[in-house]
Amino acid sequence: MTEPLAFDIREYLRLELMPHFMCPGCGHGIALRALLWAVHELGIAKDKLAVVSGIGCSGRVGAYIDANTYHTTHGRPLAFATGLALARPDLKVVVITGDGDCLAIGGNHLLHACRRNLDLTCLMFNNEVYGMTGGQVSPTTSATRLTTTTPTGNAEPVFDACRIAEAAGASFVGREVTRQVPALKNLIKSAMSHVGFSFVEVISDCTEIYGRKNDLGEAPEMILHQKADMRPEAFGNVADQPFRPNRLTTGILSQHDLPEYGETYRARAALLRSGEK
Ligand SMILES: Cc1ncc(C[n+]2csc(CCOP(=O)(O)OP(=O)(O)O)c2C)c(N)n1
Ligand code: SF4
Ligand SMILES: [Mg+2]
Repeated sequence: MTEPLAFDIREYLRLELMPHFMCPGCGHGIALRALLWAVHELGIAKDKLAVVSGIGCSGRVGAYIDANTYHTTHGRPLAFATGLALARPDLKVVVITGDGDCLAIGGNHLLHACRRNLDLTCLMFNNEVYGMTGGQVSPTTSATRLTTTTPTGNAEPVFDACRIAEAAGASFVGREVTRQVPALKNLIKSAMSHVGFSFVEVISDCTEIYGRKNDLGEAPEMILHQKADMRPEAFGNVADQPFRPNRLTTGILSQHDLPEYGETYRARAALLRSGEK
């Protein structure tokens, strides 16, 4: 039996773009590593991988991947990816989007991508804030956290992106924290292997803006705080860990076999061409 090739992230990066823009300890870098590790283990050739991203620190991450990358407009990566995945079913299409990109300006695209069930994977890097533009409130900002636009706390209830994706019909929904890199890599592998629309919420951290504004410490402390987000059966009593409400379950949250939109669409187009319809 041959051993799998060791993972060297440099083989998947555009090293000529280094140094990268990310702040020290930014969770998005960890998420990028998990994605590329998953691509490596799945044996996906670089010219068969397409990464479509929106605008934000999350969206900017895609540019470093040495594959087909497509840095699109704010909130619209799912719309661009839909066209690409329909036209090029031979490609593995992955969307990288942020909580603002995906749930605020791009919320409508998320709903329709979920119900359509086209074969692509959406990774939403959730750092609870608009990182790139200076730390404004996002649809996932916790009530007790401070942002530049909510200096006394957030009065709006938060979105649970996974519940939204499930309710809108996504056939695969999962969540993982950047603290658990192998688990995140495995979840991304499962999502990319699923036929249909897969949605993964990656709990990330904005160390420089959100962490600083909320006195959450440096990157290592923020990574440790993620423990407090997770289900109690995995990590003991979280009642005395006040970082975020105890609301997160991780892993594959739901998975169903549903008709894949691209296949249905192409079959109907073939019928039209044959003159039978
Ligand atoms: C149409 C449009 N509106 C607003 C902006 C400004 N803008 C750029 S990134 C961003 C928010 C990014 O937040 P998020 O998606 O959470 O990504 P993060 O930087 O936190 O990873 C906004 C509002 C824009 N580029 N285009
Ligand atoms: S501003 Fe925040 S999200 Fe953006 S690179 Fe820095 S730490 Fe990461
Ligand atoms: Mg964000």
